[in-house]
Amino acid sequence: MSKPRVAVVFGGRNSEHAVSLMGAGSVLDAIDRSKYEVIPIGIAQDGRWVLAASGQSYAIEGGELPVVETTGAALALPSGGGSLVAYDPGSIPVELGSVDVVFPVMHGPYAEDGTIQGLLEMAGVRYVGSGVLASAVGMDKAYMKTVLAAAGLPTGRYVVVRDRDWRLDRERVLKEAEELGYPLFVKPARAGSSQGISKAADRAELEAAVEFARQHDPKVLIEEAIAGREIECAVLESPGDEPAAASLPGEVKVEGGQEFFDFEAKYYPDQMSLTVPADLPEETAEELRALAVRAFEALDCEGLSRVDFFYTPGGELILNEINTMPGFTSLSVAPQLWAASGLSYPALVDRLIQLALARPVGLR
Ligand code: G1L
Repeated sequence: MSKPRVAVVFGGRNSEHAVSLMGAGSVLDAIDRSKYEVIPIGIAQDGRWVLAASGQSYAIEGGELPVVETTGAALALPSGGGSLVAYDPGSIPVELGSVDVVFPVMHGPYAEDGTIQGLLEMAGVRYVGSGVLASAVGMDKAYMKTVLAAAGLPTGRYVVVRDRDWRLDRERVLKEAEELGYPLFVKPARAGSSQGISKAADRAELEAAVEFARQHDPKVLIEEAIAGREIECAVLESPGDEPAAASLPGEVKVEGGQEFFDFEAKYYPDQMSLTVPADLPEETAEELRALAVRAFEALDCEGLSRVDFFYTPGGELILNEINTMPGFTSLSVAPQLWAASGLSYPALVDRLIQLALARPVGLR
């Protein structure tokens, strides 16, 4: 039998191109080449799709339907088991043949927001990780909280500020937010990582914080500050009919006394420490793992997600967020949590590919 062909699609048209490249590098290193044939495909910053095999770059252009227009190039997606066809910049066709599964390693708008997943659904191609709905809900912190709260999960209080509210009804927005009490955290609703986030201690800082967040997204979230330790748990879909499994919980601390993660701290692991298992009472750890699985199920997640909690001095667990495309280098939190739980990074990558291969195409 021939090996399943895995296309690792990485990069993308967004500000976190470099983050995706690091993740893709880790995945490409970890995939067992004796078991899978690997096809690395990059999406350049300008939106061009590039075949990055054997050190050569090719723009991928049209061929079979549906043809997806990108900036200056097009990708021919297999319709019902067709094939990817790539053309080099001199228009010499490079047949990629059919792809059994796509492993998306992408961040931010046009990527983990469900866009690439929708493209692959339309083409009838299996892919690793969450589907369109979970990816889109996970990307938008306002909808994420709506869904988590509707599932009865404990979340913090917040106010959503849409563009129109801010422009036309600012005073009401500020009053509503102030009812949560200072200090407040202000975040872009849909930016990846921790970009655009700041803390506000008074009205002037709040206005500035909203303006800052709006540089990343016209939709902004204002959240009450929750004092507590940051505990994270990775949830992995199980094979067959088994329920999803939670890793050991880990405690994340930022070195140097920063108050919250910024982009730098999150992507330079020497600035943060992860302790696995987190030092928690046994019942608390079990409760946290059960809540993490419930969050995964509330969004209809697939593959792997990371669920972030606050553990308050009063012993309460509050969900901060769920990330359907968590950092995924071998040193990132979710892979580290699974490694400490007995599943190595290469085994995790293999498991995710096997789960995707076993999935039906279409509604599930
Ligand atoms: F395996 C999943 F679930 F599909 C998956 C895919 C991609 C998990 C995490 C990621 N992460 C990313 O793509 C990244 C952009 C955060 C880079 Cl590592």
